[in-house]
Formats: sequence, structure tokens, C-alpha cells
Amino acid sequence: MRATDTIFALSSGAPPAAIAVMRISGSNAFCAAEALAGRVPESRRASLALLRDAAGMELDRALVLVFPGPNSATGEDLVELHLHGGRAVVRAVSAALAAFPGLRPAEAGEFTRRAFLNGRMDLNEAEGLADLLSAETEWQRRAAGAMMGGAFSRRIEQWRQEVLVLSALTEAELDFSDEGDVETQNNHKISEGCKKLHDAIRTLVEAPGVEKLRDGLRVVLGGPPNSGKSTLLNALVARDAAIVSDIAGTTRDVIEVPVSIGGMAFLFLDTAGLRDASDDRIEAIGIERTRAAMESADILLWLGEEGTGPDRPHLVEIEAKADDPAHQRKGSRAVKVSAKTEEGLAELVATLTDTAKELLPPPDQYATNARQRDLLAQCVTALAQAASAEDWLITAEHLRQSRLVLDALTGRAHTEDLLDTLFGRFCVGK
Ligand SMILES: Nc1nc2c(ncn2[C@@H]2O[C@H](COP(=O)(O)OP(=O)(O)OP(=O)(O)O)[C@@H](O)[C@H]2O)c(=O)[nH]1
Ligand SMILES: [Mg+2]
Repeated sequence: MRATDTIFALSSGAPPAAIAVMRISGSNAFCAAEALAGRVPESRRASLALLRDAAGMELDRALVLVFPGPNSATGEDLVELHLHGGRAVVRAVSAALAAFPGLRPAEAGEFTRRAFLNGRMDLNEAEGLADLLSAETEWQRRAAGAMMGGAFSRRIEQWRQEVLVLSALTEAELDFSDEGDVETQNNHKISEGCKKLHDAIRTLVEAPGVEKLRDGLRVVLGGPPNSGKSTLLNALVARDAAIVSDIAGTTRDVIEVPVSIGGMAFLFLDTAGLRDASDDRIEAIGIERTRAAMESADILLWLGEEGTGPDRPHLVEIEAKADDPAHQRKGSRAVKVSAKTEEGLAELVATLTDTAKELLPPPDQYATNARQRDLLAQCVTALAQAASAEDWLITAEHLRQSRLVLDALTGRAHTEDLLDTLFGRFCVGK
């Protein structure tokens, strides 16, 4: 793989489709367009052209768009061919391009990698783009859009500038202290500045991450056998995902059902009923899994006797089977539901979405991923050390460290491994 090759790939979805978009990027892109279309059309304007291969055989009548670098998506000369989206058309045009000297099929994420290397986007924006392409819910789309739009990167750049100012002040102190140990007001300015920055970044590190948005909030249904967990799960996800029966111990394994409610992703988990099952090995294993699932829950819907569930936040007491006169009563805090008549179901869903809004990164806040949080946490540590150091030399060094991690965050400082991992997440053509 060479970064100077001209690359091409189908950038639209799998054919057949109405239109297939083939992208070509690199120094030979315009030559390839000229060879296929007979001319290089006017920049940034859609032009209709008859495409032919090297032997003069007609391939397709297509729209051709050319974007001269460096003001293109990849930062290189870029061509888009909007073809008729049939499999044979795409295959024939791909073959004609592959036959062209200096052209080769792109690898996964290679267009975006070039955009990054050419300074068209930074790492956070590239990660936002990857998230946007895989977004399935409204909240995922909004968070990814904010990340891709560069709002987060601008905030990082602002913090980086603040660190630079603090570093400059520290350097001045260093010079000054050579000439005699005179306290200046800079002293206060530096430690206050470090603390302020430290607090701002720590708030972001502690805020909910993007993973919850992506994987869905885990809502676990727990309680004794026959309490109505599986029936309630089926009602919540509006399909018969779990087997229901009046035999206690029907559910033996954890059943996971992903759903989107109110634009947010949830993962519902039905579990084996909790009871003493020492004489049934398989049920005992199921109950172990129930306990693990309950521990991993973001929200626990508790169908057991009131107050007997684990002591944890976001436990919702459920008074199930409300339509059954003989059902187990609970206090006024409980959500009263009947999976049979659907009484109380809307209220339960509202409780879930309200809790989700507390647990998920709000649309107006940055949803950071593990890489970003890890680096931000390192920055927080470095700033705390910078603020508390007794020696200007040490403060200067910790400030330098915090700037380096902010550089790593945007990709100003990056490693090839990191790029391989990130851009490997993309599909071919992106
Ligand atoms: N009347 C009424 N019966 C219900 C309701 N929900 C569940 N049941 C009945 O209660 C019995 C047990 O329901 P399940 O959903 O299988 O209970 P479970 O908690 O999943 O039980 P295990 O899988 O054994 O742990 C079944 O006979 C259901 O038809 C309800 O809302 N109203
Ligand atoms: Mg069940």
C-alpha cells in the first residue's frame, strides 16, 4: 500500500441500486477521468459523459464530477463517477480503472485516512464520521454529527491554547527565578489556571461516554421465577422474543433484545428467575448469569417483592400483572403494569426514557469515546501535578505533558498503529 498511489472504490452501498458512486483520489485521478470520459469536465460541476474503456468500448453514460486538490474531501485531486448502479456496470468501470497505470482499489478507510493525513480533518472528526456512518438512532446521529463537525476539536484547541499560555507564564517565572527568588502574581495565575482547566476537563472525563449511546442502555428484568419478566419483555419490545409459560424456571439463559425508543438505543435483557436452584445445575448456571446481568445493568426493572432487590441506583420497582386480582401489591413508588392489558406500559416506557436522558450524554454535550477519555484523564492528572508542583521546572514539564496528550487527541501527534485501528473501522470506499 502506498500513500502516493491513486486509489478508487465504490463509495455508495452495494449494487444493484439506482446510482453507484465511484470515487477516484490521487495525482492520476484527472487523467483517469479524461481517459474514461474523453475530457476533464469543469471543476465542481456535474457533467454528463459517455464513459469508454481503453479499447473504446462504451461502459456507461454517467455524471462526472471533479474536485481539484487540496480543497477536496481527501485533499487530493478527486473524481466522482455517478454510474447506473447495476452490478455489471460497476464491475466494468472498476475493471477499466484497475487497468489504468498507477491506479489501484482503495483499502478500507483509505479515503478518510488521506483526508486526515492531508489535514482535511483531525482524528476526532474522523471518529465522528465513523460513528455517523454506523448511527442507527437519532441520539447517535446527533452526537456523531457534533464530533464530526469539529465542535469537540475546537474545544480541545481552546484548551491547548490555554495550556500554551500557562507554559509561557511558567517559562517567564523560570527566567525570573534565575535572577532571584521573587514571588510575582504569575504564581497565583498559573496555579489557578491549571486548576480551572483541570476542573473543566475532568467534568468531561466523568460525563457519560459515547459507548452507551452506541451499544444501548442495558435494561435488565430481574425477579423470582413466574413474576412475569419474559411477558413484560415481550410487551416492551412488541414481539415474542422470550418464551413465556406458567412453569416456574421457564427462562434459563439471558435473552438480549436491542430496541430503539424515543431516538435512543436500549438493550433489554430477560433473565432466569432468581431462586434456590441447587438441585438443577443448568438453572443454577442461568441464575449466575442473571446476577452478572443485574450487575451490568444501567437500569434494573425489579419484579420481586418490594425492597428485596439489590441496593443500587436506577432500580425501578415494578408491580407486575396488575390485571390479576391476586397479584403482588407494592407501594406507590412502584410502576404498576400489566403486560396482558398493557396498563402502565406507556408510563414504564416514559420512566425508561427519562432515566436514559440522565444516563446518556445529552445532545448538547460531547460524547467522548474510550480513546478520548483516556487521553483527557491523562491531561487531568498532568494538570493536577502542574498545579501542585513546588518547582517551576516541574510545573513546566507537567504542562508540556498535558499539551502532548491534547496533541494526541486531535492526532497532531499520532502513531501508525492508531491510524490502522481507526481507519480499519471504515468500509472500503470511505
Ligand atoms: N394476568 C397476567 N398474567 C401474566 C402477566 N404477565 C405474565 N403473566 C403470566 O405469568 C406467568 C409467568 O410469566 P413469565 O413471563 O413466563 O414469567 P417469568 O418471570 O419470565 O418466569 P421465569 O422465566 O420462570 O423466571 C405466565 O403464565 C404468564 O402468562 C400479566 O401481566 N397479567
Ligand atoms: Mg421468563
